[in-house]
Amino acid sequence: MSQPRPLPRLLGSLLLVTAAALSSAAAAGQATAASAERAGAVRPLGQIIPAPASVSPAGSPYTLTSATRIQTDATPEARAVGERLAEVLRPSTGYGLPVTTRPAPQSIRLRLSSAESALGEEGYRLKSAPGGVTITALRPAGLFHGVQTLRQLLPASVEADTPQRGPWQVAGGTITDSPRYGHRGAMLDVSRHFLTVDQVKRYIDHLALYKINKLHLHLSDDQGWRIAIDSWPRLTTYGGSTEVGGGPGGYYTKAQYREILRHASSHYMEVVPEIDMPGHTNAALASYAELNCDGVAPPLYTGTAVGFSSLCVPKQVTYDFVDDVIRELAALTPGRYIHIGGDEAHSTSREDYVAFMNKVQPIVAKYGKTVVGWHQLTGASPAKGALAQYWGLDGTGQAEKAQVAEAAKNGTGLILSPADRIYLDMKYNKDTELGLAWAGYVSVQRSYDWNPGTYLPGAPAAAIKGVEAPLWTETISRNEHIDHMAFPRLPGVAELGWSPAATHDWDTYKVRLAAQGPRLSALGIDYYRSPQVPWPAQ
Ligand code: TNX
Repeated sequence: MSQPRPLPRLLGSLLLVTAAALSSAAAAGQATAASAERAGAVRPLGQIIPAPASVSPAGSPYTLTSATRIQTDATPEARAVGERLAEVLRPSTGYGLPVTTRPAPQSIRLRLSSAESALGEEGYRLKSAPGGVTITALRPAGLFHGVQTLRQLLPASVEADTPQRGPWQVAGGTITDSPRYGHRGAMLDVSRHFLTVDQVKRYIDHLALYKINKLHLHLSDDQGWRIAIDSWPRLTTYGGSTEVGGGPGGYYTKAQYREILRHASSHYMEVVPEIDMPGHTNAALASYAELNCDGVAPPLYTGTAVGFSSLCVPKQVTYDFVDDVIRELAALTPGRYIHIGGDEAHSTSREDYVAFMNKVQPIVAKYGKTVVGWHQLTGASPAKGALAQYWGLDGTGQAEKAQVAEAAKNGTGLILSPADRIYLDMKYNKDTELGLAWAGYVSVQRSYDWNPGTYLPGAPAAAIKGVEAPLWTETISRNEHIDHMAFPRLPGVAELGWSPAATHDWDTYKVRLAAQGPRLSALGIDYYRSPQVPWPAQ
């Protein structure tokens, strides 16, 4: 789909060999995962994804009972996290689990403590003993992440929405945990196929379980414009009226978009909205003839080609348009970042591309936001504080990699989304029905087994802000599609973003991943049963 069409066949056959070699190992590992999930067995402390920074098992387990209360600090944030935990636990346990600020024996406690600065913005400590489970954090985000850990320490059936048999035990000991990177992202392309507010909220729910904290929404592309902009209404009423394959498309009103933002924020997730420019703009060009250099609006587009559209760089109206769009989007956006795209601008000359990106970045700054761009932005002059999102490949594009590394040396932060590692729209192997293969096949092991810290030669370690897994939707429209492509690769990306490099090990990871199978099933996630993973029999 992008310019170079690299090695899918060679890579594919290599991976198939690897997969075959692994399936016998998989059979051997089956017992381990199955025993971890056996009814009544207490999951070992730390057998979660992402792997915690530090785990010290000790003593006897805690048992959640009908008498359990959730005791929180009086702050509204701690209370809200407590309510969220109760909402997860009540349907499956059948217990009342009142949320209270009063001391309660043998309870689950959520505490904020200003003395815990070592835990940082997102870290937490979880202590489990027969007398209770206590999660302590400096900030509410840490409590939220600690609660995700607690969920995963409980049996998988705790995720079910109907009453299940216990016992509900949590192994004894202490987990002290904080993330390797501040940016642990997932991108959803809601342009190629429109995804409803409920679909986005469902994805947020699943991302949060793995401590993903950024949701990048790709809100515009050739096939559809998905966010209401009051000053240019035809962007959505016309430009949002179709999608790949010619379906009805759709768009978010500002109220609907705010609903997504609220849901994300209650899951401690920042939404990074993207308006892709100057290429990937056919929906806008079709909606307003004046945005075209020749003044003629092209037809709407429902195919899957890329690189054929461009905003008209020399025209002033282009910047009036961009100013209006960024102003309205910035006003909607509580987060720090606005993503301005900048990829695959094959119909924009190099000079025009540089001129355009250098003119648009100050508009983002004018409205108080910081720029994110696809890594081609490093071919222009990235603004101060800008982040570049690398989506190239392992084996190709060395010159481009060097350009990105150079920008990183000069202060541009990097988000790593290597397409042949963590593009969730890439097929797992030749038999995967959904998805694309332009970056090769991406098996579960391949998506997990690399190190963001050393990935980009020459880039200073401090420039790496984190990882992000994009899900492009040329072939994806339904929840089952999202589930099949994102799971089980997404937990691996989450682990790359959160866990210390020292915990990285495919052989132990795949056993922890296997143990997630029943949990994903209980959540109604229709994941791909990769033969590389020793799933327990269900
Ligand atoms: C490349 S990655 C694109 C998208 C496609 C994707 C499909 C990037 C910045 N651009 O336009 O949807 O490949 O895998």
